[in-house]
Amino acid sequence: MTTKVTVPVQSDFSQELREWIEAFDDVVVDEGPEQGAEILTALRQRAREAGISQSSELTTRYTNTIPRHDEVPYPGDRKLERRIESLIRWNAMAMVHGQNKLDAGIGGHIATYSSLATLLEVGFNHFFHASYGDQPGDLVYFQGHASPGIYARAFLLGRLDEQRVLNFRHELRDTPGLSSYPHPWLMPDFWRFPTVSMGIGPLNAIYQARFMRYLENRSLIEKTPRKIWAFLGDGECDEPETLGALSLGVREHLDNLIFVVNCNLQRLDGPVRGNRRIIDELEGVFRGAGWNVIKVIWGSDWDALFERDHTGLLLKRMEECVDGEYQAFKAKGGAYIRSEFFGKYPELLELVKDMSDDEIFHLHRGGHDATKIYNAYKRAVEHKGGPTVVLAKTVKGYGLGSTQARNAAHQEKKVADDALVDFIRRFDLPIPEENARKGKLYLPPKDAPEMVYMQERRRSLGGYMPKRDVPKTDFRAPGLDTFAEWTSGSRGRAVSTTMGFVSMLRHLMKDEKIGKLMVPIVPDEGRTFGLESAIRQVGIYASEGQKYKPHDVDMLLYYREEKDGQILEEGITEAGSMASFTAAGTGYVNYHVPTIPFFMYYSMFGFQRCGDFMWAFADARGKGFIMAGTAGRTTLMGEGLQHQDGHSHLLMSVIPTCISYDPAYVYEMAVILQDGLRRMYENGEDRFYYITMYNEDYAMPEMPAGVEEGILRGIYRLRPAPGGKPVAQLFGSGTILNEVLRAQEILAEKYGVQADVWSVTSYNELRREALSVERWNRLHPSDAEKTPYIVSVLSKTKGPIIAASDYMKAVPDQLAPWLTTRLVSLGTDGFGRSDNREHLRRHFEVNAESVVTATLSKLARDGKFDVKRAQKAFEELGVDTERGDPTYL
Ligand SMILES: Cc1ncc(C[n+]2csc(CCOP(=O)(O)OP(=O)(O)O)c2C)c(N)n1
Ligand SMILES: [Mg+2]
Repeated sequence: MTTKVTVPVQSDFSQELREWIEAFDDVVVDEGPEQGAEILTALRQRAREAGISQSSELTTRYTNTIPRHDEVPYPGDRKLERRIESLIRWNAMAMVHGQNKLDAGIGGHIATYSSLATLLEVGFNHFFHASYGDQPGDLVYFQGHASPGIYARAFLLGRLDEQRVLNFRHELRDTPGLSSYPHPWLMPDFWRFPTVSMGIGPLNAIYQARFMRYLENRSLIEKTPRKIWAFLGDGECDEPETLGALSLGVREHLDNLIFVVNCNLQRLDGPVRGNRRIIDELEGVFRGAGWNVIKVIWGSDWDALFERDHTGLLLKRMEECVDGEYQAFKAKGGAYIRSEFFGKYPELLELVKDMSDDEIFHLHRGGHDATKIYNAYKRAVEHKGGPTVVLAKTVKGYGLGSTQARNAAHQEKKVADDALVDFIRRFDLPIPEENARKGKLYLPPKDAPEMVYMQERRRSLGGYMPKRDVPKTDFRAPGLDTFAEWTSGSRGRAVSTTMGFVSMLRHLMKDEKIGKLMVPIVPDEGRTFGLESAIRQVGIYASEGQKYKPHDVDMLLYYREEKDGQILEEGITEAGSMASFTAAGTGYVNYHVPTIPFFMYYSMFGFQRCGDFMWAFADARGKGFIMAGTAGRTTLMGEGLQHQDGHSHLLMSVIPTCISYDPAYVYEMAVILQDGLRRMYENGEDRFYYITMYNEDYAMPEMPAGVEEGILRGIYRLRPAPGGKPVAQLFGSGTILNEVLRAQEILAEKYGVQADVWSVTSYNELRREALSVERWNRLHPSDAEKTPYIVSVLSKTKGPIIAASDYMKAVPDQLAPWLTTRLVSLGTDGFGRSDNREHLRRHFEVNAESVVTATLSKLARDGKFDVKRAQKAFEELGVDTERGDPTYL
């Protein structure tokens, strides 16, 4: 079929201009649109050479990107596929509807899936590979709140039985239920990617696609045609995370990445862009970022109208309408569309004069037309050199009668009985009216042609999806002897825990067996952590290698970029780095390669910045190490309020699978790292580690004998009272342990007070253990009481406990239920300041002097020390008793 240029040349053009345009039209008509495009490209190039600057247009006309004459026919059996889709629609709706009838307010969504169904079905039947031979298949991020449709499909395939489906949103019953949204934590055999928090899926998908390339370029996985598909909402595109990393896809030539935006023009409250057109806006954004954009706006039945329209008015009318109007058209019916849309121009009314209102109403949008979608996906899959976005126009609540395209559609959970009956008629389902009214699930017999077809399609694409399977691993963690260099101390040399960590990481990366699995990730902070030597050792990953000669190439530690570089230097994006951490931390399940990510960042810019991604990481059963550098409110000097972190341990404590440590010494860190590798990768525990690292240099002692268990459980006695008979216990963590050790000396030498010093590596873990023991005791009142670890290690100790760290008082306070009135917490509550450590520690009252005076004060209150002497100590040690509380300064 030839292309037609139907729009007449603008009448006020000059004769010369008209001739140019007519010549161009001739080329397009005679030789095709590709030739037309080539002329334009050549002209643009020529203009550039002539120094003519012109802003290029980022949006195209409001029609499908793929013209009808370029389409291939649909390869599937549309009749059967239509039937399958209708069955899924029905069961998804019945599931949500039924559950809300049974349990009012339990929730669920029906309008989103109803807009998405065809977009997914074309994928499930023709594109989503569950495997490529013995290699894992495509990775699909589903719109989270479209989950009912995914469940309904799995139900038809026999993957979920009726009982399970009837337990939608009833996860805490006697029989297994279905989680509201995609949560691998809750359904580990089914869901892979948590997506329902808007923006998380798209950003993770982009970095997933990049990580796949990283693994390929590093020869850790085979190259396959595997794709990352991300389905997202048009409303979701308002999240900065959704669109924030688009340029990465282009920079990295990620032609393994396909976004499908379900442009149903609505979000939760109402239209996404009532006064504009979201598809135009998104086209501009994606095209501007360099993505291949495929618009799927109109269904096949519009093609006939376009062909008959020789006035160009149809397109003109389309481009006049805004989304608020398009929404109303689908909410208000055929007569309304005739009068309000076509009625504006008599020529358009004429165009549809032979169509009934009903036919007009059912003129499809592209996102409900399998042929259009198939062609878009085919092009997306075949596109080379960069990522593709399919912008598909759909109708929210499609087919749901009076709910369709209404602002309230998003939250619609129940459907009127009559609407249920209408639905089965409309979609021609063999469900008795009585069952329809009751919203009963419907499962055709196994040998029904549509059921056989559905199974066959999945078989030919390598199996069911979504599916999550974790292979057995033969991973062996290195023993602690591998870390001997670090457990034996620094022999007097002053080093920081950060330096200690980096040297351990470098050592691990050299390991013959597991070295290649290490994935260091850093958001433009490598130098801060002393990574230069690691950069030289393994290189920074750069998919295009290093196209330039670095200025420092003559230096030993030059900035080395390599196609198979190991370090992911992400630039200044904590969210992007977190997404890389997520991809690498789930490599064990998505690629069957147990990559071990080490995400190093400024601890202040961690959870505080991207907590929701961390939550999703835990949900995804992510593993790995978050190494939070420049930790502490007083150890990072000079940087002040926005940089000094005194609370990240509290924030990380909220994630159930996060094990957090605040080590003071490199040997503690070695023990923790070794155990982490063992637990996560050898034992297969779905945990991840949060470890704070400091940048203060001091001599690292040799590991004392027998402390490993204490390090891992959270506390061990580091230095008993020098003169014996301790009357107080001092707890120290991180760098503040040094202050505590100094306090022990001052107490003994100046005040004759003997105190033990304990290194507390994890208040969070101690609390968790104590809580779980308490719970057991509570549930078993007739059994002998068990003792929490913290209580048992302190059982023979005497006197008050003074706990100091570079974190807020609430961190040690977590142990208050077990330490009761013995506990005095010192911490860094309040905003940070720019100053050096000495002044910062004095300001926050966590220096040795503050620990000493706090000990004496508490002993005095307990009647164990002379009150006047205690008061005098404040003056002697320069601790101001009358200044304001630093928490509020
Ligand atoms: C970060 C975040 N904020 C808010 C929500 C609540 N929410 C769930 S769905 C939704 C509307 C989604 O609209 P859209 O992305 O257009 O998807 P549609 O249902 O229209 O396909 C909102 C606000 C959420 N899930 N995540
Ligand atoms: Mg939407």
